[in-house]
Amino acid sequence: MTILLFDMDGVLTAARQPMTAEMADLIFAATARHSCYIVTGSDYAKVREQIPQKVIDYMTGIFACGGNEFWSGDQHLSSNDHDFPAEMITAIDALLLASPCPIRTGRYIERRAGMLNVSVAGRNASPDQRRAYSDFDRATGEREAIAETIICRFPGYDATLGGEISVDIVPKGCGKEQVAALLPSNSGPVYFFGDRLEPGGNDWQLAVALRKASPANRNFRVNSPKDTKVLLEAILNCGVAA
Ligand code: M1P
Repeated sequence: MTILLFDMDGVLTAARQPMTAEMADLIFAATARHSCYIVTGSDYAKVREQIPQKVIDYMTGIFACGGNEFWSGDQHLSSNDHDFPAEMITAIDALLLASPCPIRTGRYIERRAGMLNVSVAGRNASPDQRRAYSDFDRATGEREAIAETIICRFPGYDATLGGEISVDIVPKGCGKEQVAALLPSNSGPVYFFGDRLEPGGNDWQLAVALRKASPANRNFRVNSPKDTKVLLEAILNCGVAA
């Protein structure tokens, strides 16, 4: 049986928005024929805000916090935490302070199981503030620069661009890529749907790990939940991905 593995923000839902009823029905139909999993940098509280309970209940599992937590239904089955060095927090504070970006909303460093999420605009940003920060980031490359600084100064760590406004930091090997080894290996191929499959994006290393694990695995880059819907309908209707 093919395993369907979905990133959440930008793939199953718009960033930080609830899943539409249409997508919920489609994913629900997929769970009847495939083992379905979510993998997200977000924590489980955000998964519960965005994904309807009936979809959560029928998913085989949910990897939250970049794969550092595993949930099935509402059961928390495993967690892999990490103490980040104080010097890193000091370095992040300095980067946040040095940014010329005027959009500041609070909650700039979020500690999650095994990872840090860092955002200059802050996790309280409204949809409009997110858009404004994304424009600023596209023009300045700020997040890429923050990620590069962290990687250079702390070689045991990875920093990747998460969704629209933040950078995810994990100890090397403890990002989404760890999920490739956590999925059942005696099942069929894994079809992974992600929106950050480019090098430096937080789906890239998982895509590489899945490719290494089996040539039958497939990575699908989508730009929006609309793309996911089109692909998934093709897979469900024909059994074959376009
Ligand atoms: O799931 C993708 C990302 O979603 C959020 O990103 P942003 O707030 O930048 O849009 C964060 O939860 C991030 O950790 C996560 O990787």
